[in-house]
Amino acid sequence: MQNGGQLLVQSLVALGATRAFGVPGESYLAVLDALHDTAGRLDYTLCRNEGGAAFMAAAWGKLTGSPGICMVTRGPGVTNASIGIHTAMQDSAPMLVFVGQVGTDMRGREAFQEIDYRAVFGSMAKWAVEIDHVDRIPELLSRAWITAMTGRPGPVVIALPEDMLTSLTATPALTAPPAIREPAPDAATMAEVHGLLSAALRPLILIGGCNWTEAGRQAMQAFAEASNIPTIAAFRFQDRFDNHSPVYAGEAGVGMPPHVRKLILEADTILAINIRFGEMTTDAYTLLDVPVPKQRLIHVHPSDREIGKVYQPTLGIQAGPNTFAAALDPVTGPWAGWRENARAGYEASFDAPAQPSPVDMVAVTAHLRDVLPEDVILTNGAGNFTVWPNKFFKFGPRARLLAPQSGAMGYGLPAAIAAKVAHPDRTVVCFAGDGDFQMNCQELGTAMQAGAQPIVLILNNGTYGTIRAHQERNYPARVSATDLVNPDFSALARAYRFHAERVETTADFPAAFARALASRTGAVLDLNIAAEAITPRQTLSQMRANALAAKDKQ
Ligand SMILES: Cc1ncc(C[n+]2csc(CCOP(=O)(O)OP(=O)(O)O)c2C)c(N)n1
Ligand SMILES: [Mg+2]
Repeated sequence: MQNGGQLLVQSLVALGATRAFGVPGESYLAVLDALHDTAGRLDYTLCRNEGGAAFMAAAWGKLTGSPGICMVTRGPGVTNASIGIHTAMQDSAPMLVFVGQVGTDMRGREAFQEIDYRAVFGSMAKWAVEIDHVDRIPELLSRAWITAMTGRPGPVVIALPEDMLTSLTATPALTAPPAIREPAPDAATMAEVHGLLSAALRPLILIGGCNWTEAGRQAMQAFAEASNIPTIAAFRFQDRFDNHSPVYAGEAGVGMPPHVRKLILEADTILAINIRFGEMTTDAYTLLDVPVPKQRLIHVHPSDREIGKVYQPTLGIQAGPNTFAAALDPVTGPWAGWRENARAGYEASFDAPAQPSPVDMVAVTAHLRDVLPEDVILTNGAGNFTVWPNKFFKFGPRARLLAPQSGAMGYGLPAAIAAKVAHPDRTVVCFAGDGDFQMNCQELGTAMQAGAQPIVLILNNGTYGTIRAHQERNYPARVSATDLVNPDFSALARAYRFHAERVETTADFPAAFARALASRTGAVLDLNIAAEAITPRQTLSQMRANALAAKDKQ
């Protein structure tokens, strides 16, 4: 006989979970106790806030393709964690969130910290379930794992009533992970794809999503290159295709470059693989008509819930990205010039003027492109600063980007810590805004304790710059609730035993970054950025002047 906590932890180990991120709570003591016996197999990274823990688990899922495990206490714990659950959902990242629950004998009375999980997370997560009977732990855990991983991956919330976890049972634990294969397209369907692409004049490939294998990625690139078809990435999935490939043409994301907009608008046939059509990728649903786009659309996705969710495809195919990529046969057509223009547009998007800022991010990112190792992992949260890691870096086949489709501030630091836990030997660089960093800077303590210390670049411009920019465009010269008074970030980081430096000028950056790379305790570089340099090509004053001029005309 063993208790529910032991049965759960043993089953998780059998499924292949090796790491959990969490904050403890008295509501799931039996699970914590069971973890006492799994050191080295299933380890627990102790976090400082459940929001940080949930971001780490969401990032783990995105990075590894295996569910990120998050363990939190009821009410206050899981409400803190909810930002990571929402982010995993929008990112289509596999994740399991285990949360304590009041005993079944008092459920429904609004007992201490009680939450109705199915009601609260039923629409935010892919699935929410409460395990009422200890004997059903293996069944429901197996279902949760498979739900998180298959179709469109996503987060599952699993509530664990206290008495259920302490009840004894003779039910055997799970013993092995399931082997689930992606749906594969049949030959007739692939012939149709071939026919549609062969008839195109201006074909475009749009890729994204979390569940690519290395073989799938390679097959996709081989097809795109052999067919000479320009390929773009959906919002924040630019690391899923080798950016050095001559067919790669950029990211369809926030602040969409004009050449990418043009590619989507002017394409006559779009092969969209493993993406959901979000607001950022479609430029607020303007680049393709809802519900029937003018472009012929082949939409390939492992989930029937995504095909037709926004756009009626010319051909919808329920298939996994890897099986589909493997089944593609190269096509030929008269689009060589179209592809060349696409690539030229991408290359030209790196040209930006010198920035009106003591530290110039055009120069900094050019330096980083030279010195970062090919297997670097970049992370970011939300803010205008994200343009630098997202638009001014070329992701080779081994580089990764962990950036939230939810636009959640505060994701970057926890994601970088999770990446460092997963890959202690890889260089991990978090880009953070000064506002963004302070959403989760307490997780520097998690990094210190776990020995998982990334390099953090704080683009410190003294403002919630994104909101300030919106203010200048909509309510010019009326700054309201956006200026920040910041702490001494270097002193803060040193208190957490990070190497830390303030970088005053562009010229100081290369040496400071070399010291950061050499540091064995991670590093925080506080970059002196002028708020004026709010975007690579338009300053705050220009935004204000344009908005004032437009107002005058009215
Ligand atoms: C959790 C969360 N809260 C609020 C917002 C709204 N928001 C988006 S960007 C931004 C400002 C970001 O400021 P900072 O990190 O300093 O970056 P900057 O824009 O200055 O480069 C805010 C408040 C958000 N996206 N996420
Ligand atoms: Mg800022």
